[in-house]
Amino acid sequence: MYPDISAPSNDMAAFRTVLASSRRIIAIAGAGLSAASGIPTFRGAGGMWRKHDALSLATMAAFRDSPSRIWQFYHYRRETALEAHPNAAHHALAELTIPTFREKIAPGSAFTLVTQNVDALSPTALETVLAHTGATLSDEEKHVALIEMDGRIFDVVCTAYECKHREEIRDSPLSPALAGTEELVAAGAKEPDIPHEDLPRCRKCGALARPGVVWFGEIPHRVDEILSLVDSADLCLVVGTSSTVHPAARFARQVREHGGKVAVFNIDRTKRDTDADFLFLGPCEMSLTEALS
Ligand code: BV8
Ligand code: ZN
Repeated sequence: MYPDISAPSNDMAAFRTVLASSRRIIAIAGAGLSAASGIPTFRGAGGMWRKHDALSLATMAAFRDSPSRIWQFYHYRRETALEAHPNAAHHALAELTIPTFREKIAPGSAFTLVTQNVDALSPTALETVLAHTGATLSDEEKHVALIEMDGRIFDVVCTAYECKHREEIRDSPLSPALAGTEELVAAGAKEPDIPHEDLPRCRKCGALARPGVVWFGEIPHRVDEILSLVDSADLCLVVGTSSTVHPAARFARQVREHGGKVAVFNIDRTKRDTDADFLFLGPCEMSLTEALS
């Protein structure tokens, strides 16, 4: 029969030709980007949300209801992220951020990585690649190059309305009462009810602190900048995301709707593959590295 012309292509040479002629490239990354670094995904096999219902944990209502439970969930994830290191896919995206490198594969192009991940592995990968290549980026160039739209798990934010102090704290544990509870969360055991005064506090005013991530029902960081990048992109790389959480779930379709190209890098099919011009099935730490080298 005739090939399904609407089916996404897996022709790497054809992708590289599109990449070489692209001028405004964005990448939208999800948990699959960090899977090879040992960070559990949300929905994949053994994914985090399978054991815990996302909508019951990653919301302000859940935090108000039980800051002890929510802090133990984030403490468990902080501990996992502290042990993790960027993988080849993080480094491939970090290299694309460096103009001298990008000129070789997409001359004259601009690039921004928008990540939904809160594990801070992409900024770490960028610093590693800059150190290894001797390249330099100003703080402004780094700010444009990488948008962590759902925040950072190492950021600690004050809940006091008049304070809202935000600080990156990688201490393990953030407060003594959280020590050892990560084993309970990992085992899905009933967690202890830690008194509020023993939970992480704001170092400026002493009020109860919260994890510096974007919860369901909250507005992602720099969302206007992201929407404008999506509106002007001529190539969108969709890396390791189930494309189930909005607004990120719609970005690829928005790029395609104004004539941009979409390339998906995922280990599984997702329902959004129909929005793709290219689909590279497999671990992104292999496929993306090949595609961007
Ligand atoms: C917003 C931070 C308005 C916290 C996260 C009904 C009720 C309430 C809300 C809504 C509703 N309907 C819609 C909404 C909006 C809601 C939403 O989308 N809900 C869903 C559940 C329907 N969204 C929001 O509330 C957002 N805010 O909409 O504000 C607005 C919007 C625009 C402009 C102005 C105002 C805020 C959502 C942010 C929530 N916070 N994280 C925390 O981490 O604890 S969400 C969390 O899940 C991630 O951050 C990420 O964003 C999201 C998606 O997860 P993925 O990254 O895709 O991970 P997943 O496991 O699902 O998939 C992994 C993929 O990788 C898989 O496809 C797998 O095959 C693949 N993979 C695995 N290994 C590999 C691989 N691929 C390649 N290589 C591998 N090795
Ligand atoms: Zn404070």
